[in-house]
Amino acid sequence: MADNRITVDTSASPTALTFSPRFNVAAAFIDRHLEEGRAGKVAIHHAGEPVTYGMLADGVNRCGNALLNAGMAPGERLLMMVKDSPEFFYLFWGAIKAGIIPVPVNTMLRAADYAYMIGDSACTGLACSAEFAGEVEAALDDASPVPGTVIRVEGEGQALHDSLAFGDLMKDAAGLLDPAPATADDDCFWLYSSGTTGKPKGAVHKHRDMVVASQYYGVETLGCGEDDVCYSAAKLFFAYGLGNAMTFPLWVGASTVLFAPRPTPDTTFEVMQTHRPTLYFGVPTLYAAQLQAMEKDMPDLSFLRCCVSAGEALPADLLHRWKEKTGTDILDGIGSTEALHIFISNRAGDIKPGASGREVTGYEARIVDGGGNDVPTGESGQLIIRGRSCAERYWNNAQRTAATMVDGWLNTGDTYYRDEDGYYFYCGRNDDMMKVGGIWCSPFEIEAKLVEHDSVLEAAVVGRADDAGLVKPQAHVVPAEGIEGSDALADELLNHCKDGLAPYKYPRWFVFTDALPKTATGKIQRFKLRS
Ligand code: 3UK
Repeated sequence: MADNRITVDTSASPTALTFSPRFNVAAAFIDRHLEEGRAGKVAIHHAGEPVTYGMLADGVNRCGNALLNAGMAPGERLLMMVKDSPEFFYLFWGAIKAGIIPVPVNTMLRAADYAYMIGDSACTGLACSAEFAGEVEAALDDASPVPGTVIRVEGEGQALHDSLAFGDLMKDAAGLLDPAPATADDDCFWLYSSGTTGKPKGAVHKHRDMVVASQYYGVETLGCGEDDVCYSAAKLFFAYGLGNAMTFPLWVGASTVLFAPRPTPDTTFEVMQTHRPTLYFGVPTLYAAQLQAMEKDMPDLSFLRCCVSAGEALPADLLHRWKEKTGTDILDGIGSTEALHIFISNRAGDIKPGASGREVTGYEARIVDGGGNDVPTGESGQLIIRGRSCAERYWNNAQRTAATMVDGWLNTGDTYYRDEDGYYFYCGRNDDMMKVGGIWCSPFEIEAKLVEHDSVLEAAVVGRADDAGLVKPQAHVVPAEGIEGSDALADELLNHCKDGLAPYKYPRWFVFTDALPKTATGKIQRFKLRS
């Protein structure tokens, strides 16, 4: 087989993906579209001029050359604090094509986090959008070793000292670049896994991983095709957004919509009116806020074919209300940074509300007890998964690698059960589970009950010790707009819980609050509420 090729045999189950012995994934996602006649097709819609596949390939080549010209060498890391923009694509794929390892990181972090990542990755290159220069500048002052190549991507914000301007580097670079020699199993890019506790860990992904996730989930589970227009409220630095807004559309030759500012109901609806996406990717908190906004003003969403939710479990009630309002389903699926994307999912025509769905073809899942034995159907245990897009190690962290990646299986850190029909149900993070009266109690189940109530926008449930030192559920509740927390509301919510929850699951205390503590990627930090 010629270099940088892949054959996709859909007659096998799961689909057989065969990579040529030399395989650099940039050729499959970028250059292939020129050979297939898509040079004039729009790849990226954004605030500026649309970017065609031809412009994308040129930008990727120039950027790969620019990184090499600036002194970076294959195998070195390029840390990216870059907003959702065409430049993100040029840097990410230009690096990969040049054999450099891009490491996109969360752009909402602070200087101390960046200083840690600069040190941990020992990156020799760093690229930063002007918007984030303040925190990055402070990180560079504290970091060691300091990367030799610092690139500023121009925009609104402060300039980074001693940095090279992205625009100048691109202008001076050549428009042709041969893919650096690689194999499907070679390191390709990293993603830092945020985690609610401890230092972030760099999950090392291989050249084949984006192909596997795009084919097995993007194409075969979601049905993503060339005519789709993808819009992800989750940003590109998040594995969820990276797949939704970049790898899936690029895999099938579709178009993506990028929008850098923070997603709110107003901004997401506006973007959708302008670009009319067929696939929309959100997270439960945003769906809840969007539903609330629809009460006042219902936007036209008739162009949507399907919506996706991930990041945290989607309560059944949100799914029903969204379907009622928009006529469109939301497919909930669980993914992770380590797995790269979604590995258990609902599908069009096969949705179980409240469940994460069934295995994505190409992935295996087991639910095991503390000793690693499979638990019976209906009983909860730890969810472990296996699939060809999963990272096999964390960078420079043998201990966490050994604890998480065992015998080819990835421990998700989640507690799940599987019903007799093979659907998987989320019960909570292993560390968020409560034992109430000796029985495992899932905070999520109680939260899902609470958010059904019209007066509740969001809820988080944690264990709190009562006078006898026994753990009972405590509910932290964000009331819906225009509603005040009160004893009367607490009574009303308790009565609501009595309809459907087992008595040991009733919240014993209600705390009303304006907002819940969350990680930068929007996951509730229940441990903060426990302390
Ligand atoms: C939780 C879910 C219940 C779960 C992600 C889609 O979220 C993603 O990656 P992260 O590494 O977090 C992984 C953890 O998040 N989770 C994610 N989705 C669901 N819990 N229902 C869900 N649908 O605890 C998991 O272990 O930030 C999501 C695609 C790629 C991703 N990286």
